Amino acid sequence: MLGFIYTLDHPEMVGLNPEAAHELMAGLNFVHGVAQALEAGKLFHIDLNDQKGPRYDQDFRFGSENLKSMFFLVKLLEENGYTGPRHFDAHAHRTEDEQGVWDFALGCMRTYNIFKAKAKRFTADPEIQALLRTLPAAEYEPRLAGVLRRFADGDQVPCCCLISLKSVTACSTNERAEITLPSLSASSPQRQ
Ligand SMILES: [Mn+2]
Repeated sequence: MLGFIYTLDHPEMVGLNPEAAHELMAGLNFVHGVAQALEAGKLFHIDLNDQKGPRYDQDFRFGSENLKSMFFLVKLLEENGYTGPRHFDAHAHRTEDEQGVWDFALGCMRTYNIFKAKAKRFTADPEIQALLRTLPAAEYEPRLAGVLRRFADGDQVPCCCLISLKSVTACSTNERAEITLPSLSASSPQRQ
């Protein structure tokens, strides 16, 4: 969808409203998809819920199934200045009365706020940050930023970015950049 926007006559008018359950149904990584939309300035809205596997659109309570993914999702939104609506597109498990539905909605918000607080602790924790700096991905970040900057300088927003262990490829409607990453074995610090 992100790539499709740039084929329109007025791409500036169009943004995305991704939903966690929809992407999880398709087996996609929701956090990566949302990061791509944020990077492009196209995250206009977000539907927060949860999903167990490739079934019907379950619209579970936010954070009730994929705790780790939803933690990193909240961390991503909070640390990247997302100011749009946080919409909980979720259905109460039991609709015994109206109060039960309001309790359920409050539960979704509570989960979001717990993840938000934990994300702050995660980012502030020197031990966690020191460990992150030892990961091989840390040395790729400047290279990835370089590829994306090429588009930003030319006012071109990348509509597609493919990241593999060997290369990073970013594409806009009329530009393409690719870098080859160093091999993991030759340049990475030893993993414990
Ligand atoms: Mn849904």
